[in-house]
Amino acid sequence: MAHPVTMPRQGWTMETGSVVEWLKRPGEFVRQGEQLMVIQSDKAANEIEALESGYLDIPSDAPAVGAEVPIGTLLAYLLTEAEARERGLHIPNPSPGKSPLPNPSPVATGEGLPDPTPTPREGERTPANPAPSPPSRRERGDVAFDGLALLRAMLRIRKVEEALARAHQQGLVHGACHTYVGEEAIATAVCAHLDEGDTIWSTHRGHGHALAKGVPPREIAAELFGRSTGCAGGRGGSMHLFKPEVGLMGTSGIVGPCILLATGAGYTSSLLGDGRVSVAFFGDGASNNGAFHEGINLATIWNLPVIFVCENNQYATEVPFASVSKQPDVSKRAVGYGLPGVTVDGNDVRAVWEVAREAVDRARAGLGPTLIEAKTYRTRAHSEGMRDAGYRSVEEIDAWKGRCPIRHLRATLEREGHQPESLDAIEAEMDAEARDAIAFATESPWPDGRTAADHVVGWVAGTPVAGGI
Ligand SMILES: Cc1ncc(C[n+]2csc(CCOP(=O)(O)OP(=O)(O)O)c2C)c(N)n1
Ligand SMILES: [Mg+2]
Repeated sequence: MAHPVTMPRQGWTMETGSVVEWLKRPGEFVRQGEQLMVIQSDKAANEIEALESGYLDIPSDAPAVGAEVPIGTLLAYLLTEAEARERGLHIPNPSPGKSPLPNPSPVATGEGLPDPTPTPREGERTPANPAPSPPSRRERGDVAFDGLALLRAMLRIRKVEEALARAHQQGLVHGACHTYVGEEAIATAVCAHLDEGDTIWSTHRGHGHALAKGVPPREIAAELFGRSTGCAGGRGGSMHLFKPEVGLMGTSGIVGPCILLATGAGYTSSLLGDGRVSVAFFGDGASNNGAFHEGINLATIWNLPVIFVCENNQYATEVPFASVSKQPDVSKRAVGYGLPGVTVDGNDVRAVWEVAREAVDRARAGLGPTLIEAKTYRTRAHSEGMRDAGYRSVEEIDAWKGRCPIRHLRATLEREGHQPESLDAIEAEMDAEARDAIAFATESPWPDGRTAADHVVGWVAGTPVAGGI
């Protein structure tokens, strides 16, 4: 099938754009996720990745390089080999033997999804036939390391976010979209030790945290699409995901305060003696915000059941952590406050799982907070549609793609004797789940405009009034 390539929306305000440069030649085979062209929007020039695989065909009546055209204008097609030959395209790189469509690799690489939605086999887990809810950690007693469950959870995040990134490029996601691609091991391993009643407090990069804590992919996709079926009714978008029923107390675009909010939740639990643990996820950038020092100090002196998880991906937007901290290890700051601090390889899910277990056990036992620093890397741009050049090198990004936490765990599981086919099946299931989430969001209704003032609280003559004033 010929896949159209259209002028993508970049950022919030773009209405028109122009092709600055094609990064592939006509007839060249382009793999899904590869950089295809450079687009100039009203703000910046961005490299745009191919949403599908295929042979590039730029029709003669397509807009010329440099011509400004509205979003959605047809720019090119990505064709199958047969279609390309039929259209008389010169194919410089024909695939040996079979057509390279679709992407044959079943392993999550961070560079795109396998194309076809597999037909589920009888009894196979699908969105329509979900696995039964597992017993809580307290019901189970202490949990053993379950590599397959963690692989599934990491793949869920990867597949949903890659699908969201594609949807963002198509203009279906409203607002910003900061992905967690490359960092999945951290939330997955930490949340594996939490019950529904435990709370997490998240950031602008929060889809992975929300999914790991149990927010269904459909509700996240619908929220980013602004639909009424989203977890915040379509009112919040990517940076305002809420689902207190499963302990997701909110993602937030304000860098830092989640540390204080988690501390406040820990204070509540300590007063009530309810045995709950709260977790703050935050970045290296947030560790230089005053909230970090205030929250950690307070939680430590009051022995609060809080876990502080610094996801040190080495950059705050385009600012290298090395340029804003003489001390490269955030965990070493713990010495100054008197709580345990540990640095762990954030791309090794088992390693994060081990340190998180100890931290959660300490918190539940009333022994106070722990600061965990997970060293990691985001392998996509800071936010979808933003440029990802100039402040870090392609070699650095590629090296970290090679340290993909999902691939790392998969290799371990194969060494332990798991059949590749069974791991492929988990990946196919998560792929189908992500596609289902996007379809659900696409088909969901917009919020009713008459409900715009619902959940808005104000005061009239000193009296609180809910639902519009
Ligand atoms: C209080 C505040 N200051 C600045 C910003 C602008 N800002 C948005 S994301 C970001 C970088 C945050 O970096 P980090 O905490 O390392 O998280 P990462 O994006 O790397 O996951 C900044 C500075 C903000 N949103 N809030
Ligand atoms: Mg960072």
